[in-house]
Amino acid sequence: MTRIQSSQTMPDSFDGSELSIGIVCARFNDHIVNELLAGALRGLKRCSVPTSNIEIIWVPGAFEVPLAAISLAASGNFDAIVTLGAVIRGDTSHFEFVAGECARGIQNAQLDTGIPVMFGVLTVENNQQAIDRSGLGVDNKGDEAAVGAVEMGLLINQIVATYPTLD
Ligand code: INI
Repeated sequence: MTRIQSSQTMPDSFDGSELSIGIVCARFNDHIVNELLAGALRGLKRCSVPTSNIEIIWVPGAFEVPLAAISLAASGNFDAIVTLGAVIRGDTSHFEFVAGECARGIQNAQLDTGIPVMFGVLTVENNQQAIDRSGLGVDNKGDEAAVGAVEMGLLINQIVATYPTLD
């Protein structure tokens, strides 16, 4: 019995034409985050997500991303959320706290709401590693997170429609 459509291998594309996607961007290191956002928008366009169905919001830094993500996810207006940011290691332990809390909060956001929240936040050692992951190719982590959001949004919608939760 297989009622849910999913794919063992990566399909050429997903049909996101009926989906609404929220994007939360951290402004800190915005020279990188702007490139992640451009990648995310390319990915959503390939998946046919209408521009009018995309809400983009900015927060100060990666630490603030989970609260904005959970607020959007809990609003009931979005099929999936993409989070974008760049946490780059500095001279102090600040990196560990910001990156760790951001990752934990993003996971909590999707588990608490049931809405997919994709982790497109880079946690890297230096600026070059961030540049390498935010370029024009599909290895842009914003692009990857956006396509993942469409895949997960479609999947969770199917699961919920096929196997409704009992009250
Ligand atoms: N925020 C980031 O998004 N990336 C970083 O690399 C970073 N560093 O290194 O400090 C960072 N800090 C700010 C943090 O996210 C909060 O905005 C700030 O602490 C206020 O709560």
